[in-house]
Amino acid sequence: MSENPGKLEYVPTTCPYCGVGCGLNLVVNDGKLVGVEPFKRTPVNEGRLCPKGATCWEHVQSPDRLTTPLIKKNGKFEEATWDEALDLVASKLKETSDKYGPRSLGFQVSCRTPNEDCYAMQKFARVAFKTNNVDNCARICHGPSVAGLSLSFGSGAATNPFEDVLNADLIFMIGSNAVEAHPLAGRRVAQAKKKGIEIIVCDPRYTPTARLADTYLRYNPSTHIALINSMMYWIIEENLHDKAFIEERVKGFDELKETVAKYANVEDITGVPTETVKEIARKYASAKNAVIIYCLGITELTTGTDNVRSLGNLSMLTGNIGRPGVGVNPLRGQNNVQGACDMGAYPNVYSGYQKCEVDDIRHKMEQLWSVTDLPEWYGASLTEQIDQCGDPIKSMYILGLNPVVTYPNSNHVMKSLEKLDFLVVQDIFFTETCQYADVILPGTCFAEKDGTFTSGERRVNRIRKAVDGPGESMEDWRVFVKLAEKLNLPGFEFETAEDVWNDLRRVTPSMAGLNYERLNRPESLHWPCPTEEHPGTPILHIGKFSSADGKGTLFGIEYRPPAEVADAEYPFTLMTGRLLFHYHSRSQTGRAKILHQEVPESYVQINNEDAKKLNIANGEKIKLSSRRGEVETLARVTDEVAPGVLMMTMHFGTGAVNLLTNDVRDPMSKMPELKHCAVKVEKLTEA
Ligand SMILES: Nc1nc2c(c(=O)[nH]1)N[C@H]1C(S)=C(S)[C@@H](COP(=O)(O)OP(=O)(O)OC[C@H]3O[C@@H](n4cnc5c(=O)[nH]c(N)nc54)[C@H](O)[C@@H]3O)O[C@H]1N2
Ligand SMILES: Nc1nc2c(c(=O)[nH]1)N[C@H]1C(S)=C(S)[C@@H](COP(=O)(O)OP(=O)(O)OC[C@H]3O[C@@H](n4cnc5c(=O)[nH]c(N)nc54)[C@H](O)[C@@H]3O)O[C@H]1N2
Ligand code: SF4
Ligand SMILES: [Mo]
Repeated sequence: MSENPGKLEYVPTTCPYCGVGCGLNLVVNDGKLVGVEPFKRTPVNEGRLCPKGATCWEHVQSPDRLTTPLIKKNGKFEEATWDEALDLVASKLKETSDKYGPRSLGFQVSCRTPNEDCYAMQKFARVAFKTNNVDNCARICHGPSVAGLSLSFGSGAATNPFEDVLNADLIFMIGSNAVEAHPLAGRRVAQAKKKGIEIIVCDPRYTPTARLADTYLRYNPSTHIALINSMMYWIIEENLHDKAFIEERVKGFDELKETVAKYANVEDITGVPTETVKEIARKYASAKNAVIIYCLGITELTTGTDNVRSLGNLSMLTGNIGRPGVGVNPLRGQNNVQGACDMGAYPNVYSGYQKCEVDDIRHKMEQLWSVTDLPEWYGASLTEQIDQCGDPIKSMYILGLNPVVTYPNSNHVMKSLEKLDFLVVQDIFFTETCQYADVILPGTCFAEKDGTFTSGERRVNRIRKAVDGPGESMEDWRVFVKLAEKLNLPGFEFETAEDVWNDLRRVTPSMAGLNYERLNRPESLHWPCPTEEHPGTPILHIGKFSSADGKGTLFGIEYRPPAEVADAEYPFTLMTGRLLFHYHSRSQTGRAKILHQEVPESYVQINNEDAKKLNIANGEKIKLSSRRGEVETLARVTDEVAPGVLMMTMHFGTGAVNLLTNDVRDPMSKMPELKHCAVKVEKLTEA
């Protein structure tokens, strides 16, 4: 019984799910969470939450939480003390590094954990083992945005805040289903519609977001470059490009013009009639202020970086960048995917995108961290590390990621993890990946620790401890402090999350001005923010681009098809994605009762005509197979996908879509082709 049944405490914090970064209050009674209410003073969500945010407290108190370190002995996990577990982890990692060198270790950093955890982990990897084999799951999410927008504009981040769409005259959305995946950013689009702002949605699938559109454009999956090149061809042809902006602020126009000259008519590739392309091109180019919103339909392909650069081209060609109401905005996925990248959990940069290969920067970091010989080489990316399991990677450390369900080609992932000598998994639940671990460490979750999440609009939001973690669980950053103690490393004398953050500020000029006191305000601040007097930077590229010469770059980009296209043996194109009620591998949303009840099982969307041809009824169990694996799942018959196209969500460990997906990578950003592969469909039972 509660000692204080009537006394409720409200702890303001940030939602742990998507990159919108909604503010909410955790409601606490007698040391236990009893609910959530939206935090009305946060400008991001103005007192509203989506179904995931509203239930985000439920999993925290699940009896399934990891409560103590576990060590695998003779194939079985046994409870251990922190001292035993950390001694084992420290000694195994050290042994691997001494015997095989810095490329024999792999560090995989979460985008779910706060900045402080991400910063501590990458610092630990670099300081302890002189390795740059550090990466985070942006690699399989918005890695192409970081790469592509950096090449186009000089900075890999979203250019304008979410609410700024209300200053636009036209919103061009492509490969984003914001209504389900970023509901409170989707709300801004719905508000814009009410205001009379025109909305164009391009997606191969008719989504809940497409329902908001004034113009919905269906195109063939993965043909964006052809579509956008064609739009640019007609913009130039009809003299709608912004000559003054191009002259003053960008380079590469001639190359772009020459390339797009080949794309007047792209109906054969995209399935979109030329007149329709012309019409949307005219609309986008003649709007006074037009903003582009995009997401994984653009990035999760082997052409991901080129797709992103194509959108950069489109915005600069028409001068739609660098002021309110315009811009190019990737909706960043995870609660802290922006932050994990900003913290330097990346194989070639320290925090604030300071490049490891630049001697001056590396020497500065050596000085600030009191170490020598930091590596300058480009480390292995997330899925490259999976390919390298066994050789040269012998030991791996995974923080808050579930690769067995979420990385492409699950059979390959499972086989690879088996080749490791030693695997540490630090999570809050026993996931599908934990099975492959030698040591499992219990972290505390967002409700049990202080820190910061950086949202998709570069806003650094505070999270605050509301309750104690279960059992022996420990803040993730503190685990690295303890490991550093075991290895006698300098620079980990942190007692609080704020100490970790202040160490980050000390080494990161673009975030030096963001002290906790300033971040405590509900509206917080957007980086870059170099000094404590600086007001933060909600809109990038005003007046000049962030590149070294201040100019934006237009690129001539040719269309390439995806790596694996449908053929006689595997005649369907499989797309993958999300639905409103679940989050990734469901370790959290699967433990919120209402969310689980909404959609308890894996399914695939299949077009009516295809279902009829194959004699498949709605709700029937069917088998999908690709060159990499097979799954059984339920058919959902619909006209939301075109004939020949299937769509499956990524949320289910049973009937897992990644048994089918292709692990081939975009050469520039190393993004695997999670959103396009060829499959066949088989009926399981004769009707
Ligand atoms: N409910 C919920 N919300 C989430 C998440 C979640 O798991 N659940 N995850 C978060 C994360 S990490 C991210 S990155 C975002 C992702 O957010 P989104 O990218 O918006 O979500 P997806 O459903 O993965 O993909 C978006 C759309 O891309 C389309 N698409 C467009 N063009 C193409 C194409 O050429 N090929 C293919 N194959 N598809 C195309 C698909 O039809 C789909 O509707 O969502 C975040 N929010
Ligand atoms: N086919 C296909 N595959 C995809 C995608 C797709 O669209 N299609 N999308 C991709 C994208 S965009 C992404 S971002 C990835 C996501 O891939 P993952 O990040 O691997 O997915 P999650 O299920 O969110 O895994 C996060 C883990 O962190 C744990 N966790 C949460 N909070 C904490 C914490 O505070 N501390 C610790 N230690 N652990 C914590 C959770 O329990 C969970 O096990 O999936 C990718 N995979
Ligand atoms: S929109 Fe995203 S951040 Fe906001 S409540 Fe929903 S899941 Fe959480
Ligand atoms: Mo993501």
